[in-house]
Amino acid sequence: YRFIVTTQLADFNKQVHKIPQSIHDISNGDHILGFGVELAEHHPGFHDEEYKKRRSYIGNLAKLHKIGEPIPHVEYSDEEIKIWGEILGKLTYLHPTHACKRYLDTFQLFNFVPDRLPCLQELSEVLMMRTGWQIRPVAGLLHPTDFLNAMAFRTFHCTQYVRHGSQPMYTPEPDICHEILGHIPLLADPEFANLVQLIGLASLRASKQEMLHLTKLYWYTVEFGTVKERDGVKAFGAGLLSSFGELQHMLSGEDGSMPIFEDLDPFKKLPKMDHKCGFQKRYFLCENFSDVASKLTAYAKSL
Ligand code: NLE
Ligand code: FE2
Repeated sequence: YRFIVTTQLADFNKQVHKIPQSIHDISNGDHILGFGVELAEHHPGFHDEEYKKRRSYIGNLAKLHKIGEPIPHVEYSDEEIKIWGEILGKLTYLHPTHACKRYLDTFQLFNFVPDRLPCLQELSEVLMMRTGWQIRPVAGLLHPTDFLNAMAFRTFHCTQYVRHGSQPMYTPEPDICHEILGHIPLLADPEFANLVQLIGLASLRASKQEMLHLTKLYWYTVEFGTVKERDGVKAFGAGLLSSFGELQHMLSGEDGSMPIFEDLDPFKKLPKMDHKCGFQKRYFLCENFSDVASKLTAYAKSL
């Protein structure tokens, strides 16, 4: 009987999802979505063979990486550094009016300069010292289950390739500029780092349906969250903070489509996530990080 139950449980876990006990149980190479699959036709680099070769070279380095080893060093080309420099320059101009205060504070910790693309290893060391988070390289958009589960172990998966140069102001998928300029600064903020882990912890035992809801909660906070500050709405979501196109869209709607701002209710059905059709049409607005954390905690407790 015990054998049967154990086998059935094992099958169940295999089918549904095996609960990882540590970061070692999560693969960074088996479940990559996006480039080559989902985003193919929408991707600005789809017809650029050189670009695709470069991506797969950098992606393969990530697949070989083992937890505990230093993150492989990538020698970036002048062209890649130019893209980084342009993004950094434009964002440095927009952040003071568009980014939340906590981001502006932690951003200071990193001396980002336009002529050098930082390496993930050194950023991982800074995070480890400040909040105990580590970076793990990944070849592309990771399956949400693996991505969220890893956050339970204070591990943030980061891509290492640079977006295609034809569209520096916005890319539909993550690239190293998004990871560094969007995610890394706030992961050095203890309160924010804890709330990101909260989503990860809630995801460990989530059912398929709950996992989808948690992915949306992640998406509408950590990726596209906005917060009320004394002088107006500011961004704390990484997808906003790393895109000078979307940051402008968020406040001015100059592209002719003023977005909607809504309060976040973690128990309500959340809209479908859309990362292929350009800028978001709707952002969720929070009071502050402790408001986000208590909403996430309330939802997590209900699971
Ligand atoms: N749209 C963002 C950017 O251009 O940096 C990336 C979002 C990744 C989910
Ligand atoms: Fe992201």
